[in-house]
Amino acid sequence: MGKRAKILCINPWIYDFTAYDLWSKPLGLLYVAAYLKQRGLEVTLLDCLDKFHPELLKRQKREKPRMTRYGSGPLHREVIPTPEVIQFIPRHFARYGLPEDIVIRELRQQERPDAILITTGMTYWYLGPQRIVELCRDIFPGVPILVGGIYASLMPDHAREVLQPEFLVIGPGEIQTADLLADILHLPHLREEHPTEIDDFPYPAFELYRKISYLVVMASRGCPFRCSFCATYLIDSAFSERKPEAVVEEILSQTRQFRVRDVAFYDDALLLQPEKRIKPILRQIKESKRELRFHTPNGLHARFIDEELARLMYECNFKTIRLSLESVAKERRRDIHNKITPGEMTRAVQNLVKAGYQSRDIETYIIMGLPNQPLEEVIETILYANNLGIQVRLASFSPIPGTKDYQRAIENGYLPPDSDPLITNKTVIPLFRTREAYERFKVVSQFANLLNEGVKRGVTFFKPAEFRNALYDALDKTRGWFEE
Ligand code: B12
Ligand code: SF4
Repeated sequence: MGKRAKILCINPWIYDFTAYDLWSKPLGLLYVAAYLKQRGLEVTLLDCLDKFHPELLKRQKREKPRMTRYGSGPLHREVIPTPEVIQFIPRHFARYGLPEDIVIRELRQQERPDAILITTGMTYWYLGPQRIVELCRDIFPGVPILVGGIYASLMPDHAREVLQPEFLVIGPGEIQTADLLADILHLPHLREEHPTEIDDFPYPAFELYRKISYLVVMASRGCPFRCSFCATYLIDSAFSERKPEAVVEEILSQTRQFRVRDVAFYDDALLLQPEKRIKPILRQIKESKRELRFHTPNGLHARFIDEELARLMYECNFKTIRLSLESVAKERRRDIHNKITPGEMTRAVQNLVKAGYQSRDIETYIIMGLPNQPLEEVIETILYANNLGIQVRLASFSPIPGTKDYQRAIENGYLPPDSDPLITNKTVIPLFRTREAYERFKVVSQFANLLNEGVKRGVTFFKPAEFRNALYDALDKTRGWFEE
């Protein structure tokens, strides 16, 4: 038999003002890698965010990476010049992940691959893929580069122009990549008999890592809703559910194989149709008596958390629970498909507390910075959540091409129609591209942090009315600071 075709998969660095390993793994790339491996290709992985890289640890003089909570933790960071278009943001810009020389050495040590697969994350992270493509062109001239992932799917024209890959894949990549490689590598068997059921694809290829500190799982792909700021349906238009038994089998076998206890769900709609999906999954996990810990860094649909589900979550050791509240304003809720009413949110928190959680163990996402969203709306939502005794996570709006809110931002003149994705970074809050607005948002975030500190310690720093007054006072003080 001839030599097996070699595929090099790469997860690029993150270039951003801030980044953190919040159970972050290039899950899509690992799915594609697993499928190609299953079809007989030799696959290797270079993850520029690999915290366990021995050379990185040696330089950090550590035996294992710094981990703050349940396998998550900070990423290595090197400050780099801020791109001109976002220089007005008074923060350091950095490259997160392995130092560049380690990556270059890793690439040079690789045997020349037959094809290179590069994944892409947030649209405003395109500088990472751009740099990796440059290096691959230099080190492996003539090797075809395939690009896929979130940025490639959401901004294909931009990605084609900036990265100039030989091939760009939009949307789910397993079958498309196998078909493309069948042609590129003249391996017709790669396009034969693709599975039609989501559970017939192999588990993501975590074995390509030397070590991992947590597992990432998806019990479904996509989301049937269409919230105004969200691009999920543009990446994968179908909502595909997996069988509960298959999800449980994956969790139990993969955590055993990789010796990890922490599992993060990446689902967009994990709790949807709870009776036929999450509840059977958790009942089986509970029966297995395995000591795992679960995390839901992506917001959950809290309306589905009834007493039984809350109990199952508690018994199965859900440690990081983030509920999507977004906004208490009625008009806003229409825009975000009535994901949750304040009453439903209250009930979900009550059920979780009844099941055994402290309210401070629960966090909620609140959106800030939507086009035409008054700051008062954000403040009232923060106060509502604080009143429930839960922690607030402010999620800054990041305008994503193709979504309703992106269009609104353009129509309202907040964003030029063909703006550089860098200015859609969640830290930039581009709709308010003035220093003053930036400072006002910072004040709101600081007050939210203060409330969270109170929640964590079980003390009340402010009565709601006092909080409002103190916050508006602080906001007033920012007015006029930066007039030029
Ligand atoms: C899980 C998730 C997270 C996780 C971690 C993600 C990570 N890896 O680091 C957490 C919760 C931390 C997170 C955070 C945020 N996220 Co998020 N997240 C997601 C989510 C739900 C799933 C991504 C995923 O892994 N999907 C699973 C895999 C299987 O799918 P996939 O990646 O698309 O891969 C397939 C194809 O793309 C393709 N493919 C992938 N790679 C490759 C490579 C090649 C070569 C090929 C050929 C094909 C290919 O094949 C794969 C398999 O079919 C997406 C929504 C979505 N459904 O995509 C949002 C999403 C990516 N997030 C988004 C946002 C806005 C955020 C936040 C900014 C929210 C906020 N305001 O704080 C933060 C920012 C984080 C940061 N550090 O800056 C936006 C994207 C915004 C943008 N401008 O690009 C999305 C699209 C959701 C949305 N609102 O529309 N997120
Ligand atoms: S429910 Fe969540 S994933 Fe679904 S469209 Fe709305 S924001 Fe996106």
